[in-house]
Amino acid sequence: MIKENVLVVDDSILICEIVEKKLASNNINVIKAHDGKSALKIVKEVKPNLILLDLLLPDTDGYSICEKIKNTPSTSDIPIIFLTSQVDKNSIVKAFNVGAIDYISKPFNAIELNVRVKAHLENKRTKDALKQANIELENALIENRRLAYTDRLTGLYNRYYFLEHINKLIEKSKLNNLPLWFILFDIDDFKKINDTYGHYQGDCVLKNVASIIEKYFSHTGISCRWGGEEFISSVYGINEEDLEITIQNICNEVANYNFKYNDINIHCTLTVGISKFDYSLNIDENIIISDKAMYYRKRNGKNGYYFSK
Ligand code: GH3
Ligand code: MG
Ligand code: MG
Repeated sequence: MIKENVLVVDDSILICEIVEKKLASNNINVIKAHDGKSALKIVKEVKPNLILLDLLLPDTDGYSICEKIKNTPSTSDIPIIFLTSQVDKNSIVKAFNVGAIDYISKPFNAIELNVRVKAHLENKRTKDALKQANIELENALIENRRLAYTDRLTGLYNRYYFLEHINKLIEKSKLNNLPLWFILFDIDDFKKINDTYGHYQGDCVLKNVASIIEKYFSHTGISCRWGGEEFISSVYGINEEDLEITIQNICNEVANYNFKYNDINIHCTLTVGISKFDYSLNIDENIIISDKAMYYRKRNGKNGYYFSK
């Protein structure tokens, strides 16, 4: 069993030793400090599970030590019990106001000391476990959200992410009066690639095409796998001439990419449909326009792009 550290801070060496004698056990390790400065050093380094703190210290008082510990995020959850001979109401109220969880009056009773320390240690254990469970739950939620929005094969976002985040891009482009483009990519004759080389090689082609598209547009918009062998990018703030050059570069890079399979080079090309976002239409209607542009280009020769006018 891992021992829990209890720090006792008291200028009296004798009191520290008595506390140690009464508390130390299989489960508790007592650490001693006799002034505020060394107490704070130990708190920072060891992060004890609980602190027994004297009110009167040679270099400072217990209140300010307590406040410092409570105001430091990494130590704020350490329970502090005041061990004090000052049991007047004002002193006790002040102790609770600066963050103490309890107080034990001196001279103390060993049984009471044990009972209180163990109760607060258990409390802290429960709180720590709850905190840890919350962190794990939050991480699991983040991971779930990531998975829900990610295409497993290519690692790109999926269409759900696209549809949920596209409005932000639309607002941004509207606000800054800068064009927003929808670009639909479709791999040409992809069925033939699957049929000729197999599904696994088809998957490799999809992954590589996805990373090429993502590389060009990761800073200017959202790219996602729309489904099957189709990808969509929504790009913001780029003018038509520069967009045309970028799309030509993507098409060239895909066409020249060395998709190798058993020393055979697999060839693959893209047909791309582009439309400028029309604010008078909804998102689906805008996607239909880029889809139509893509199919128009397919009918008039694959491996190229068409701007819907
Ligand atoms: P076109 O040039 O007209 O677009 O022809 P195409 O063959 O690319 O289009 P078609 O729609 O006929 O075929 C698309 C193929 O994509 C069929 C489907 O089996 C394949 N496909 C869809 N998703 C995946 C996937 O995740 N992995 C693999 N390997 N193939 C996929
Ligand atoms: Mg298709
Ligand atoms: Mg296709």
